[in-house]
Amino acid sequence: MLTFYSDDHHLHHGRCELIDGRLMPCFEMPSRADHVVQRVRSRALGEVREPQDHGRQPIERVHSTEYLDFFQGAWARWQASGGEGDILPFTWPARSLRAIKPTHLLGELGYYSFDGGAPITAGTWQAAYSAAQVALSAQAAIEAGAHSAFALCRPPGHHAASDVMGGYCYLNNAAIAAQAFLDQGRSRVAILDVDYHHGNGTQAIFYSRSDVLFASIHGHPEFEFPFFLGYADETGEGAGEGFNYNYPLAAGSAWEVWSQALEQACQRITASDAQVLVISLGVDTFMLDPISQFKLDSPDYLKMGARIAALGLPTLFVMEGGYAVEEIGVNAVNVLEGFERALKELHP
Ligand code: Q9C
Ligand code: ZN
Repeated sequence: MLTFYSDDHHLHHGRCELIDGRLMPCFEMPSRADHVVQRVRSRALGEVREPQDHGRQPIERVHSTEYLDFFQGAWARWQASGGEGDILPFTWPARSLRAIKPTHLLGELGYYSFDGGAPITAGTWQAAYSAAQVALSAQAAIEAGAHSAFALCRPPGHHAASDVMGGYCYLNNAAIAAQAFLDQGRSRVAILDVDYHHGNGTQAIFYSRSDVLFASIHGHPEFEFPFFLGYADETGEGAGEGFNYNYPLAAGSAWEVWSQALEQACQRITASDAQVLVISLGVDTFMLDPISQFKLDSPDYLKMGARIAALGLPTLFVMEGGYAVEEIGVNAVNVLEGFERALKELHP
């Protein structure tokens, strides 16, 4: 399997996040992607390629121009106003306030974000832009005939909506790739989000559309981030009714329970007539993940990859979360190896 990867992710390194009433070093750190690319190389999964630059246009198919302009220009404005640390929002237009766009940078950032978990640093735009190009380059490889590809994106993307950042995410790499498949002639794409957290951004982007089926397996939002989306009764709206499926699971869920949700999601994908599959590949479902509460073990990721392979669709894997840094490479690459092994057994 081809992997696409850019070292530009090192340009994004947030300092801290607020968790359990304390400021902690950001869990979403550069060593995450370093471990994954090392594992891809040591397992000889296949060639690792630099992305091609597809420009801003395919990103603008998912994100609003005003949001992208704000994000791209935020650091220069911060510096010009004497700001020094990371840019972090701390005021959001919740109920009782007006959903207006203030002129002050920090007000505007509150308008364009839903939490304080997505710091903007000097290199965040470039890192996120390159991650989107990684996804687009892997998508192009599949469009050119590859059965599968791995987009080793960092920062992740699935919490980012059209004009909202949050949850360590800025540009929705999986959504951008899915939209590119549609723009290049596919009529239906399925996105399966196996990250521990609900892919609220991806769901929001495609919620009223029937050309993208979205299915997500995640910690129940009754107890887990992002709290305000990801319930089982969210099934799509308007033309998108019946094209959104959430599988919220209890804390402590291990493979036996998790795999039943995977089976249900896979059956929805098969019934959807999707021509191509995008996997939002988070491995924060791992038992040792420091911020998550599922109990998957490393060998379970092989089985996950095998079930995904049985769908028989061209498949683009897009890296999302996973914060047990020592094991993130083994777990992510296990999904890819399980996928490839199962393919060989299905088509020897
Ligand atoms: N700082 C992904 O896995 N953080 N994002 C909760 C507050 C939110 C996870 C603790 C976790 C976001 C892509
Ligand atoms: Zn996650």
